[in-house]
Amino acid sequence: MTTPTRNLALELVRVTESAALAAGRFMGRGDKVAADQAAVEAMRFMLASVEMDGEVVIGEGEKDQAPMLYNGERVGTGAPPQVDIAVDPIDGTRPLATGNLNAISTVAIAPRGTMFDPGPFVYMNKLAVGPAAQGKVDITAPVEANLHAIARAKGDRVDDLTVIILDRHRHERLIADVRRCKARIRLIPDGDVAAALMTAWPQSGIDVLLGIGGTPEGVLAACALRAMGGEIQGQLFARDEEELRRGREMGYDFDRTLTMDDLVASDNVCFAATGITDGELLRGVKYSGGGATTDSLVVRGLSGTVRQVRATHRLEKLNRISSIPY
Ligand code: VTB
Repeated sequence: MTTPTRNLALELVRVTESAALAAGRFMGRGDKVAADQAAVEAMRFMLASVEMDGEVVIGEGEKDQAPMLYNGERVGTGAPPQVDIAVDPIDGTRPLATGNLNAISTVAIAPRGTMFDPGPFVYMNKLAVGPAAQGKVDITAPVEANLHAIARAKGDRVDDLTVIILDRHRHERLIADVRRCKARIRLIPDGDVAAALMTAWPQSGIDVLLGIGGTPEGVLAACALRAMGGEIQGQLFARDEEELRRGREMGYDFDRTLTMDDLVASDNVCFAATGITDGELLRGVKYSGGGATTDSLVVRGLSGTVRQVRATHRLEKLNRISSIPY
């Protein structure tokens, strides 16, 4: 028994709120680059206020060649605790730019050295489930075996299950396999962090996430599921022989299953997410009357507390004290 300690997740929610408020202005405006820039700037500005010595492990990465919040960047005030930080200022830049659903802003932290560093390997095969099916699935097993295991664990029939999958050509075989089992499918254009969280969110109606998505998004999802209950397993996915060869040279094993412990080796995680556009998990930012509302999730691994934070922001006041134009 110890005295209660600080819950950094409650500070992180200001970071994702800030990014969502800045990015939400770009909904449907067709400009992914400007949206991302606004979100990154707001997130970085707010992160500077958090008392921590953070090192970005999952950053804007090399996929987008980002100049800010890049991997290795130091963020926070520099005072302890020493933490790894994973950011995704916008998961779902495309749906945001086109005015579609489920774009969110997310941040996670964990003790220094505990987050998986994917290096330049941007794709990962994933299987994520909620608490009921935790420990019952195996990403190396056939889809059919996993769907049956999930149905059994939940006391459901396989045709009751809904599988969420990124809408990509690379998933044609996966989709055919799921259809053969008669499970239902929900296809999403982007946003597989939110998709992984939905598996642990009873009201969402989603039972399992399958398929290949971003590795950074996989680490963020692992941080959240570590706290919410549930599980994500991954396997690095090489796009071609050259990437596979390079990965192996760097010591990455593409055949190995990355477990929760590999993806984030600590229960002491904090995770926050704020909706940018409406979704099953979170409502999007609404602006009106000189203000805005945001809807966020705040999750702390040590206690397992999941908070839903609905905030009202006074933009004319914020714009007086902040350099971010909301
Ligand atoms: C997914 C999705 C993200 O990347 O992880 C995806 O959740 C994987 O890459 O929103 P592809 O888009 O190349 O398939 C994102 O789309 C972000 O880039």
